[in-house]
Amino acid sequence: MVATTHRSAPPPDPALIAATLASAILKGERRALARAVTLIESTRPDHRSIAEGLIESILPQTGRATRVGISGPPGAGKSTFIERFGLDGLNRGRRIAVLAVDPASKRGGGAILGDKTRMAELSRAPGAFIRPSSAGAETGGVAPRTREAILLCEAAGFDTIIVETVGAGQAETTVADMVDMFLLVLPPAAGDELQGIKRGIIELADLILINKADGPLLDHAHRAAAEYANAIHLVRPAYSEWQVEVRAVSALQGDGVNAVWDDIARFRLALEETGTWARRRADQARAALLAEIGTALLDRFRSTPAVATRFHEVEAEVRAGSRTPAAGARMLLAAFLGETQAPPV
Ligand SMILES: Nc1nc2c(ncn2[C@@H]2O[C@H](COP(=O)(O)OP(=O)(O)O)[C@@H](O)[C@H]2O)c(=O)[nH]1
Ligand SMILES: [Mg+2]
Repeated sequence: MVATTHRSAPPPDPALIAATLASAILKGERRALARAVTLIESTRPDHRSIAEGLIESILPQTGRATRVGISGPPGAGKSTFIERFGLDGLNRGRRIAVLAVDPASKRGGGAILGDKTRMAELSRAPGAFIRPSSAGAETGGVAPRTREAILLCEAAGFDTIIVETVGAGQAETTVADMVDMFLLVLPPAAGDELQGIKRGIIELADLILINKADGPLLDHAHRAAAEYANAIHLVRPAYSEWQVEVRAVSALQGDGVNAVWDDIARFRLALEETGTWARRRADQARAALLAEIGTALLDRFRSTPAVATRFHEVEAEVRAGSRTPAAGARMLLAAFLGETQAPPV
């Protein structure tokens, strides 16, 4: 072929893109970090392969940050708390990344927009990075991508990673499994008044903050804190080296907020001394590995033609009770394995 002056550009080299992005992230460039988080949320196979190369290359620079999960019902004051707490942290010389996870909302959820205005000062601070995570169920849930976003933030030099999630359902357990310490922010109402907060969620908490302890709600908050403190004593502690505390705070006025930094430091020290910290991280990584395998296998399974043609029929039979789940699963698995294995000779 004759060379022309209008040569088309060679296809971008994924390894080169990943390497360029990695070096910018390691220098702490926030725009590169934001681009990388967008990249890992993408479902495009070419993006996915760049993302995996990127994560692999920054991995040695991760793991040093403290990962803190913050959950609680909508309106409890999580975002207001994170703004105050984050600014206190910056004053202490910390570098803070906030990943807001909202599994219920797809792109551009209203809750996230509200959060941006509630964290206005923090989002402008050079030492902070705030990022709503919008990865929906189609990417295998928020968990795998949020885990990768945490690693990217650590590589960019953030020493405290906050993962905020709305306290509604499965999300807390998912977030609790990817952080070191789990904080629950609750409104100043106790016991039966507090609807929608499940006992199981209370049991996940390493620290419980009863918010809005100010103005006319001050007494309510302290009463609620005392009730929760009593209830907590009946729960079997998750760690022998840590006693869960319940405290009344005011995110709006800042009362009791700065002290949470000391709680987190004490928690980390106590767990590091006994080796629980490292063991928990290792267990989390192993669980993530199994989860990734499970998701990938299920994707392959459902997209295999022999399974895809029969799946809905079997699903309907199982729903109707005319076939047991065990029998349905066995039949579809046989179809799957029959198609992926080499036929017997
Ligand atoms: N009085 C009082 N109001 C608060 C406090 N923290 C948050 N709020 C208010 O509670 C509402 C919900 O706060 P937000 O941070 O968005 O809650 P989130 O949904 O848990 O993130 C807002 O109107 C806040 O101004 C507090 O400490 N005291
Ligand atoms: Mg919020």
